[in-house]
Amino acid sequence: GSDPSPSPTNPPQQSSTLTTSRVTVAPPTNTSPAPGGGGTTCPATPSGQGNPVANALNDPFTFHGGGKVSSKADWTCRQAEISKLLQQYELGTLPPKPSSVTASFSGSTLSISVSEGGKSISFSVNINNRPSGSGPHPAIINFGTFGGLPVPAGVATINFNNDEIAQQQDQSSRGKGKFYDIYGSGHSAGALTAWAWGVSRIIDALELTRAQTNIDPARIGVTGCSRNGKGAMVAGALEPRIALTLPEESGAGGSGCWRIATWQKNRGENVQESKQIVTENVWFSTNFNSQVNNVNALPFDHHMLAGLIAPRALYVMENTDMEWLGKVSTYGCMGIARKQWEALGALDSFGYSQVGGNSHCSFPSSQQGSELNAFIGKYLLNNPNAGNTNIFRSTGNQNFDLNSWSPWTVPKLS
Ligand code: MCU
Repeated sequence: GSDPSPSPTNPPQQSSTLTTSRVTVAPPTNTSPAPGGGGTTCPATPSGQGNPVANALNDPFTFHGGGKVSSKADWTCRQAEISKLLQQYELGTLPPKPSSVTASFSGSTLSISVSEGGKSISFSVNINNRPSGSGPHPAIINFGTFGGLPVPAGVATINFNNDEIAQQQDQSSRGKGKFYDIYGSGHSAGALTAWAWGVSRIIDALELTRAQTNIDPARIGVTGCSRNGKGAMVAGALEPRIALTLPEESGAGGSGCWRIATWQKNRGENVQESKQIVTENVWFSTNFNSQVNNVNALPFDHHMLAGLIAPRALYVMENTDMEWLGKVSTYGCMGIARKQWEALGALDSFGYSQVGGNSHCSFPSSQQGSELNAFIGKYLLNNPNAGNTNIFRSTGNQNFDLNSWSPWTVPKLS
């Protein structure tokens, strides 16, 4: 383990033109059934990006067509809409479950084969530290090689080689990896979306091999650090079977908001912003390239990526030490994301903890006992007394106005 420190680059300042005109969206013409059924009808999502939002984050509780989110059923509809918009403008399309997924378990190796449209791939993951005892037991899927959390006894770890599913060397990685072997190198999904697809296939495989693995597919956590923390966040957002999402120092493109980063950048702070991130790697869809010079036009920001997880459990770990990694932009973004758990009466399943004095992706012990273990205890080990999980804290001196950046009402949803 060498310290995989980020490479803070400082590209020349570009001036960006902010759109101030009002963009009209077509009125909803039809509606669609709510995900999960129950007879609820969701409002149709008008085409177009809607009105730009500047110096504030978008209102998660107003539908794209203007209607208000006023119940939990509405929230489910709004989440489906937000997911669709995120895929359209930033992440690329998440394909539906493939027509064939098969799996086998031998030793500690879970082997997964996937076929769709005449193409097939296979990959495998190791399930380590499987607890003995009757079970079934929970597990945490860990992306790649950066960082890593101290996982308590009673929880298995599953090592996911995400780079095999979608490469992330640099720009030349576009369309490379097993996801693209199935869906084609021109598929719109960026690497983050492709990895989420891979996580979903691991969970499919766990559902198929439950009797052999003794792992409970309903108690799965997901984690990763830095670029892989972005991956953990997107997997938690796009895969509702994940019970606990644990992104570590995900920064820009994970728990940071695009608008906050650009606002900081315009004040001369060296934070990673959208214009730069699309030149570094292939984490996002090429659809995002045409958005990065005008982030105020996005019909979402990353507080709403996080909101796709609500009310499931999310514990975000960040660092205060490097502006590049989103010291302010993750604090502001997650401080506002938290309001979605508040609306759902679920503040116990939201944590944001920002601690300095540790190098990038080295887990500080002050987050372990009373925070990480409380989340894992409550949401994976079924221990309701595992400790307080309503957490929002930073050891940094933050000077960010959460209220002026969220000038909308938080409803009480039931
Ligand atoms: C925080 O994640 C990234 C960051 O977005 C990149 O700019 C930097 O190059 O690498 C970080 C990382 O993944 O470090 C391991």
